[in-house]
Amino acid sequence: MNRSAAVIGWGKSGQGAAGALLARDWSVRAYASRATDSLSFDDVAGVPVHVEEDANALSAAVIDARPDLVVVSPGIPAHHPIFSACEQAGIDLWGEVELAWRLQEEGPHAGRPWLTVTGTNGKTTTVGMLGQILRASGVKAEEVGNIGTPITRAIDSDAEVFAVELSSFQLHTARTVRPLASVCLNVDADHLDWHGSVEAYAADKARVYENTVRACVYPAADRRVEAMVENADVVEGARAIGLTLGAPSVSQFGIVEGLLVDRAFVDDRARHALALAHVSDLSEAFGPHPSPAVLSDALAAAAMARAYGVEPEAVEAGLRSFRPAGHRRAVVARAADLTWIDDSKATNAHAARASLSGLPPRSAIWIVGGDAKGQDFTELISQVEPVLRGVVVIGADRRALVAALASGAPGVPVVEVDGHQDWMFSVVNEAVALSRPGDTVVLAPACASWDQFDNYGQRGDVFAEAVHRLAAQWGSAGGDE
Ligand code: UMA
Repeated sequence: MNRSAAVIGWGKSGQGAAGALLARDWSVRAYASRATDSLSFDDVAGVPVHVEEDANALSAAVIDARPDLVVVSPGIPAHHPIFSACEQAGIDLWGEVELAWRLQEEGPHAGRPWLTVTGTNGKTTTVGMLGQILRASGVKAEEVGNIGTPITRAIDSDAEVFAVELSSFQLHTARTVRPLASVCLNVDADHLDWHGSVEAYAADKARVYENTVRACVYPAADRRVEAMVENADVVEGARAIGLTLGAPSVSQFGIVEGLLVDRAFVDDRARHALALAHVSDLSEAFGPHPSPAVLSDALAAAAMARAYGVEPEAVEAGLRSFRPAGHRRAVVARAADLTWIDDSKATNAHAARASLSGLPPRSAIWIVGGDAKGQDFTELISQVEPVLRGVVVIGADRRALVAALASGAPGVPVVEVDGHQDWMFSVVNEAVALSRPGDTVVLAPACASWDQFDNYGQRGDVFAEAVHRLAAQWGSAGGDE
């Protein structure tokens, strides 16, 4: 008789899991708290979807159906009753990522390495860089996971290696995944409503290092992440590889005189380090002054790729060819003698700080604001003040920002732009008025976009469009990209 699975959540992960299970002759039933009209994948069109708004009633319906396995989507929060209901009923419950690993390991692609990346900020950039480096070395690599393609959807592909982005949600339900190399880039408070507390969030992030086979990569200056590596149950022989923006010690990757260097995967590392790439290899994508956050992401990607075994040249080629996905610190134009950066994805203070830090003193025009989600900006403003030349404040929650700027950055000119018609074009013009040639304009709102847009992507698109109109007016030949 067919084995039966209940899939909870009918988004990409639920549908990916269902497709993989159907292909292996499972019978599948889906459960969701709200109806989804759009199907991400056609092969699951026939799966019955039981919609039940009430979480307890949904759990009861699942248990009543007595499935052999329950698979949860990452959006199902840790406090959802389905977790305890399955435990009480003795039914296996796996996350979609756990399912993907198990199906891979029992199928023809068993042993395909996963290089897993988590962190509060920078995951997608790091995974993208890692994918580029791996492909530059000639291997078939695929970026999967939180970045967009559910892993269950990719397990039957002929990729030789996966660069895997894992969110804390996905890690919460991962148990037997055995990454070849793993990294937690940073940890800051986020998604506390889902996890319940900062400690629970950090504990889920720490799972990325469990069962690591070869290399646990970590930011060397971050004691909290280092402790995660120390406490992880790894495979005998796995090494801890530190990342530093300075000169690397033994078993670290770092930066020396504008070069990204490897002092971990080299012979005679007591005395030697190997140059992999130039910091300037990142300029095309990130502007002339890549932020420390971008440099850390590049070092992490390099370390993961070297742990896999790529030759040093691939790191340079991969980083040079990498282009960030839209709205993630992407250079959208060089126009009006300025570099224009869209980091609309910076929807919290931590991400906005990462965006601005590393720029030369008094060289940034910062576009900030939106739905502040109750954040306090005092600390952020004191941290970024030295780089600011001027600030354009946008969005619904301007008052708190303007007040925080007045006390934390009193010497920095601030302009407010309200939501009048074509207001984003006013924003870019105000930015030009505040600037001097050679400056960088950064849209890093530190806020959600929901007050004025559907999502951060739309906010970034509207910004880029306004910048391109400005560029056309300035007749900037060749600056646009
Ligand atoms: N649902 C419920 N009850 C809930 C929550 C969700 O029934 O309480 C159902 C609904 O039917 C809904 C569906 O679940 O339509 C959506 O499932 P989901 O929220 O798990 O999202 P997916 O479409 O499966 O996408 C997920 C990731 N989303 C989340 O973790 C919220 C995607 O990351 C990821 O790309 C995709 O799997 C493939 O792996 C997005 C994301 O926002 C980009 N991630 C968060 C982040 O990066 O901060 C973690």
